[in-house]
Amino acid sequence: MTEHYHTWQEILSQPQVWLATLRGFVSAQSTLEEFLDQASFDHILVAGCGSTHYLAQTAATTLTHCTDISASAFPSSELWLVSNAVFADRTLLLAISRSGTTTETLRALRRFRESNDGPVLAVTCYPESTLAQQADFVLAAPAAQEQSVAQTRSFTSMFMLIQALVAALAHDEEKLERLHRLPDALTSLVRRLGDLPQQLGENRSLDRFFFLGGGPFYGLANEAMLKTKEMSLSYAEAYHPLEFRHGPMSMVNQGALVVGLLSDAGRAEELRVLADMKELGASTLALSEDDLSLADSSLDYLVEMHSGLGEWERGPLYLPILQRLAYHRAIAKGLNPDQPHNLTSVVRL
Ligand code: F1P
Repeated sequence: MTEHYHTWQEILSQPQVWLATLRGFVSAQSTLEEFLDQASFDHILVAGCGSTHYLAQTAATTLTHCTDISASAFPSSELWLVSNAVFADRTLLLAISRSGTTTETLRALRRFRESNDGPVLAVTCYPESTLAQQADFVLAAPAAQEQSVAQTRSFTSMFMLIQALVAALAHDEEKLERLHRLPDALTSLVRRLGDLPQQLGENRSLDRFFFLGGGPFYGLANEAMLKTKEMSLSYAEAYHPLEFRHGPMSMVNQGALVVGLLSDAGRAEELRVLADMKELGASTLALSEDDLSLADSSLDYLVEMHSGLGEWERGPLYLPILQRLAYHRAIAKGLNPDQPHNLTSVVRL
């Protein structure tokens, strides 16, 4: 019975939690806009750990592409410990943490405060947490709080907040309205998905998983890799799509599933990588927006989002499929996905 695991319920609940999170954002939007207007910055440093570091990678790429502000992502530990971590002037620190209590992120914030007078914006699921108390502004997704160690709805809901922040920084009200399509798009996607994630998760002839994503999908490919490791103790790696040919594809064989988180701009070349990996014996799965005829490609599996959103907005839809795959693999291996081996939900040093 998979239903009794917290992780399963948390994965299933994402459409309604996304809606609650967007509603929460809208109620905070005017005070956020006031905060952004009075804060003077022209660069954003994005920090997080593990899952939230990978979200920081996606956030930085998206902020840089969709706004007139440059952004860069670091693991919180780098901002805390690396001596030449440069906190340039006129920088905003965007600190992402589900718990708001991870030591490295709190230390990175402290270092930022010691060497910079820039503002701190926190994205967290716990609006009363230490991080929230120490930030100048908080975007919170309390409805996305989880019992499980592995982040699923917390990650995608904080991602929704990041997307909404991008819309606010770009003064793009239409973008914010488009983000409201995502909850329903996920509900219809799940209906179309059927049991594909379960089929793949339970396929024990697969013993290695490679997630390929570029631009905003690179951080998501890393997150999919981490979910697969955390929940199912499986061999998993993540790369930029064309990087995979430069050595890591040496690990491809008949036991490999290569998953392409397809972009719009790079899709033709990304599909070529998947076709090459199929030649090497891998099974291939593509996540794409739509209009990708299976007949034109050698893909083994294809999941189309049909969201009507571009590559810089549909990212949250790519994760639930891969969360489900990891979950079903954990169950097939007799593991408890709520309690990953060796892990706790917060790393406190
Ligand atoms: C981050 C973290 C991750 C880990 C797992 C649990 O905590 O510990 O390092 O991958 O997802 O969460 P947080 O700072 O986001 O609370």
